[in-house]
Amino acid sequence: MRFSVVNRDYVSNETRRIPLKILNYIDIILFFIILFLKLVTYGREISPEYFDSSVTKPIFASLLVIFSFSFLFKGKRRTAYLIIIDLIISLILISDIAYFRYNKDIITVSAVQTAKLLVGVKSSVADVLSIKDFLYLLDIIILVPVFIYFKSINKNSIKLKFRLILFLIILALGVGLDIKVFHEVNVEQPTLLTAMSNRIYLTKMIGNLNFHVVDAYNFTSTKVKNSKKLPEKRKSAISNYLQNNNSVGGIKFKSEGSGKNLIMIQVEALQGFVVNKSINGKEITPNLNKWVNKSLYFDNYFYQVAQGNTSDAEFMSLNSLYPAQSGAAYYTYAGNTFDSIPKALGEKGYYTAALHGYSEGFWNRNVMYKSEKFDDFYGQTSYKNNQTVGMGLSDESFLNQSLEKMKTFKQPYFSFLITLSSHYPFNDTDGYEKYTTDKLDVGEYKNTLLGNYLEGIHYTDEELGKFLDKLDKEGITKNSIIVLYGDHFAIPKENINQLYSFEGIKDPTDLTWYEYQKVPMFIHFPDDNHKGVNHAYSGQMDLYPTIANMYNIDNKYMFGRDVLNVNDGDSTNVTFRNGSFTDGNVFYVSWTNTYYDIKTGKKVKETPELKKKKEAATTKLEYSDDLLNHNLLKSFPK
Ligand code: GP9
Ligand code: MN
Repeated sequence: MRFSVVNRDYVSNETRRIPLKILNYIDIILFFIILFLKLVTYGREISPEYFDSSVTKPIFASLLVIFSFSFLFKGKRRTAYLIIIDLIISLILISDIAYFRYNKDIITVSAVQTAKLLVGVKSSVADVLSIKDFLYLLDIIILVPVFIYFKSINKNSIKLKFRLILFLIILALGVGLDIKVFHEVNVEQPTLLTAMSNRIYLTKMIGNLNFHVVDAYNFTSTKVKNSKKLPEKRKSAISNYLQNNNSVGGIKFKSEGSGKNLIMIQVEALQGFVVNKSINGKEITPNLNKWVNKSLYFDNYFYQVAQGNTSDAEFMSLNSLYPAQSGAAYYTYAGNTFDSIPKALGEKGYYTAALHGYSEGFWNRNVMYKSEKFDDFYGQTSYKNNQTVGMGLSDESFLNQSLEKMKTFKQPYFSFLITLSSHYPFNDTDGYEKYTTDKLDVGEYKNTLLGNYLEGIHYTDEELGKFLDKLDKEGITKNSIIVLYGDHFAIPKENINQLYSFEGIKDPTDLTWYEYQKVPMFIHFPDDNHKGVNHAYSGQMDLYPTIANMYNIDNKYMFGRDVLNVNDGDSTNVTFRNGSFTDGNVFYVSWTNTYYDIKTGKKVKETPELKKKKEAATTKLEYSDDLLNHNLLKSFPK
């Protein structure tokens, strides 16, 4: 047969050509393997339990994109390109590892920009670098001379047309794979890419290189958006607006807190409906109910968070500024100047500390707390991790250890505590049950999201109760004002029907939904002074102005109102990030452009007066955005 005849010439030509071909690409192959291994090793190094094999896909995708460009170069230039890429990536990884050692997080552009904020008092660059980090550069040290020596083997004299085709194919492959990776993230956690709440998790999902690209993109797009100078007229309009809005200086509760400690507790997913509510004959939150009765309780207090979730609740409560339009203010505006509660109290000689038993970098707290001028942040690494419930360190252990720390604080102090155990999806019911002395029987709700939440918040309630009782016993309450509030919803919109059926609600409207977005807030005064219920419609934006009046803090630039001294009716104007608002009588729902009468629950027509209020709500949000985007607090007169 014709084809069975072996052509000796042909074979020898081919065998010679194949190794030649591989040699033609040897630099690409080598650097690809090396960088792939470096990126995988990096993940393992910072978190072996977290970075499983799933991270290889995004690493592969991003390397394909970067390597596709190497085909545009010829000969020595291509190798030079690869060496430079290798060098850049290695330096990024070394910096990331060093940064992680101290901050337990991944570097961001804004963190680099605010580098002065990042270095802790006791640390220096040398402290966080280790000799073995430089192993990431070892290949370059070895390979550069090798390539120089063997430059003759790497002729890569491939035709331009062929190189262009290879470039396009590999680029398309890389981009395609990357799109898939990003799509998966978006489906799983839609706000993760913009809000960047959990950077380590995001890095695991999209790989270190993609993370830095997304971060740089977020950073520059915000910068570009805000690069236009704000006209002076606009600046003074904002400043005037805020000075007119300034409600500090009211008569009621003036100076109540002067010289006293301020203990602020932000409770994870504490929603209003659980207060004073029972299930199967047992109170869900018996301890909070007891403290509500000893305190000034606000039963129409709303959370106003946006994409920044917990961090938005903190941001508003500590600064009385609105959350970012998209993403998280704690990330986007971490380099700004703030006139926060810790800053103001610090200036009055207070010691100020934030305490939270979870990863320091989560929600960029490690960076933001410095901008907010906390003296110290006690995060995960400041706690003994001796008991886990839910997402991490249990509330019991966290609150016990926090109390011990607080006892050593120089008085007067401001302690800001953030709990964790009652975090969505509340599925650690084993943990909740194990550490609750008085188990809650949720009956038919067992193993539903709502039932699990009730068990979770029942557990947290018990721990909060123990903590507050200890503050009492230690005599701390005598000399402190305690503020406790919920950060945001527990039951998301898609599960809201579970809550409605639990509450026996038949025909819910958007107004009903909003009425369920209340979170408890109470202020406890020494000797249970001023106890009672305040029904004013108010929200997280109003906390700082209310406290400012009690502590004689002179801050003119807050968007909220002192809820204890409002004179325009009984309520403050609660504006939500999406433009919805309520004045306590009418509720405007922005996504349907509908007004509801709160008392009757019926829709009402827009009046010129309501329209004005609607526009005022938007103006307020735009002012807040401008203030943040242009860092106006830095230049506003004090
Ligand atoms: C973790 C915690 C949770 O530190 O504050 O934040 P969340 O997911 O509720 O926004
Ligand atoms: Mn939260």
